[in-house]
Amino acid sequence: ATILAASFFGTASAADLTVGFSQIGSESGWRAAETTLTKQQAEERGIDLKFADAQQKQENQIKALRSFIAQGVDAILLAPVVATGWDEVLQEAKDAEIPVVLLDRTVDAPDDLYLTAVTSDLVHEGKVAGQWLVDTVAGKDCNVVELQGTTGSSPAIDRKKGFEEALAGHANLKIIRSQTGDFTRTKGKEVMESFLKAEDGGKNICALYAHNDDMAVGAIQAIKEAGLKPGTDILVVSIDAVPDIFQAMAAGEANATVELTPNMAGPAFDALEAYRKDGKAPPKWIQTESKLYTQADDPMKVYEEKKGLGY
Ligand code: GYE
Repeated sequence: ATILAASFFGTASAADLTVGFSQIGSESGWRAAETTLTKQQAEERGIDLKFADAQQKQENQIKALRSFIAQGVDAILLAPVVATGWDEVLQEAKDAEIPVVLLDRTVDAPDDLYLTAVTSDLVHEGKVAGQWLVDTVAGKDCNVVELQGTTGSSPAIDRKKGFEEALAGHANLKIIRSQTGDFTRTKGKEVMESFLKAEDGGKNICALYAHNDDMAVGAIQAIKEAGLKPGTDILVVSIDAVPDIFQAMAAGEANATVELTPNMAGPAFDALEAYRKDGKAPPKWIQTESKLYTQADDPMKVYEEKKGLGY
């Protein structure tokens, strides 16, 4: 049986809640917005947020978690950079009776080591992107290049898997190259340049699937510099729905994106506050939506709407 930590339970108000947030870094526009919204949400609720930026390194995240535990925070938010290697530190948090909520990425660890995970269905996102491509090429032969997210991260693993599942049974679609671009614009551009070079200046490439919009935006630049038209010569589908991809869609340079809300903290704090009030644990997975947007969805209007929402 779980022993309820005296520091966490008791009062119903969030005002005296201290929460440590171990953020991955700021590799993408989506993540920067998630950080902004988490800080905003905490402030609105009167939560004292201790923020730690891990600069993409798991060891920094483990250090941050240990420091949060030593400080006796009431709860921890963790956006885990990679999926494995968390058991020990999560056990330490559990032993200290500090509930941990995972944000936007999942871990390969027993689920009794965290309270809940607020994430999208990352496999489904890949499937939605893949299905869009299957429908769009409509049986025509199409060589696909793939820009993967950070190696070992759950979104890179799951978005690859979902995309491959959607393409299975469609022999006209072939993934001819797949490499990590680490979820950044710079690496997305760099890796796309190497794909273009290796594939007859890009003439052998029909579509790009990027695990996030930032890599797609970098790749679009590379495609243009190679003298090809992104969005027509090379179809571009990605994930996140950051404002910049809607600008690219409006310009005809990107074709589709799958939306991921940067407001993961809202549901996370809701769950923590409810748990604190009644001691009833939330479900292990709080799933956010995944909606497909294409050029037909008035991209400039969506761009304007998105701009105010943490971006
Ligand atoms: O899609 C990407 C970010 O973890 C699901 O991380 C998230 C991903 C997001 O850097 O842009």
